[in-house]
Amino acid sequence: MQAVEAWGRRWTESLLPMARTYMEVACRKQSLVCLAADRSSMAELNQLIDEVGPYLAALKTHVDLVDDWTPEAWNAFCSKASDADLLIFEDRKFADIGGISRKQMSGIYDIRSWADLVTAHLISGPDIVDGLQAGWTDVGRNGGVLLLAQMSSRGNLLNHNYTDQVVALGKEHPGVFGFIGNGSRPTELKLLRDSVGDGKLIWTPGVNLKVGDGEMGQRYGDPREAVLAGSDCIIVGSGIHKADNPAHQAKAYAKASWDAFNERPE
Ligand code: 5BU
Repeated sequence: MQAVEAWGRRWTESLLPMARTYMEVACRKQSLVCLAADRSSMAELNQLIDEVGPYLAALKTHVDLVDDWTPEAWNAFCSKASDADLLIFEDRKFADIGGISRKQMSGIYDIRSWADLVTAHLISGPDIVDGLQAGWTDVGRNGGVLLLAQMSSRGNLLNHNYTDQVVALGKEHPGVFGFIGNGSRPTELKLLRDSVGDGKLIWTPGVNLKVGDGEMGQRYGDPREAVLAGSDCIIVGSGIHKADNPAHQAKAYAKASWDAFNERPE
């Protein structure tokens, strides 16, 4: 199916190139799944791409939790992800002022050179988005910023008022790819979708086929419910990488997300 037909208003109203790139990848892979690849060695990360790459649209990394990280090994991992038709999303949760965030896109990890997407808090104000976008421009690449409008963890401080302000500022910013919403609470997610409209994407962590409480305050909701409530991408970590058969589980998440996507009214 063509991305324009599949995504409807999300496609026509999203002007950021990376947003359309994601929508095309999701259609090619028939999956709205982003794997949270929370493994701490390069070998384990590479193994994940081999095992579950075909069932994913994107790979979410925490580059600073890899024990044996080297620039060469990371480059090879990113090439492997690109060969598997996966976007790379560094969940860095930037939060500093614009100029420092721009510099933090370089440094030892040089995130600007390989990440297609990054997360940011808007606590320091909207210039952070300009800083991060300048980081990509500095190396002639383009990317997209996902702003944390909600979080999945219990007791987080992102209250309704804060969420509304993040959405109001983020909706108007051309460098914003979309928002992080709470995948564990479909009712909250639906409210977020209503205020975001169709011009930005919503990606949701806190998703697992086994709903309920996770480790250390994590909360999980059902993948299908999240997509029906307005999520455009379910971020799944342990539900896939800790499964006995990761490929089998990844396939199940891809199917749940894609079926729900095709059922939801435009
Ligand atoms: P899990 O194993 O499915 O619980 O992994 C969830 C991932 O999503 C993990 O990498 C977190 O850093 C990430 N995450 C989250 O769980 N909740 C949030 O609100 C945000 C990110 Br933002």
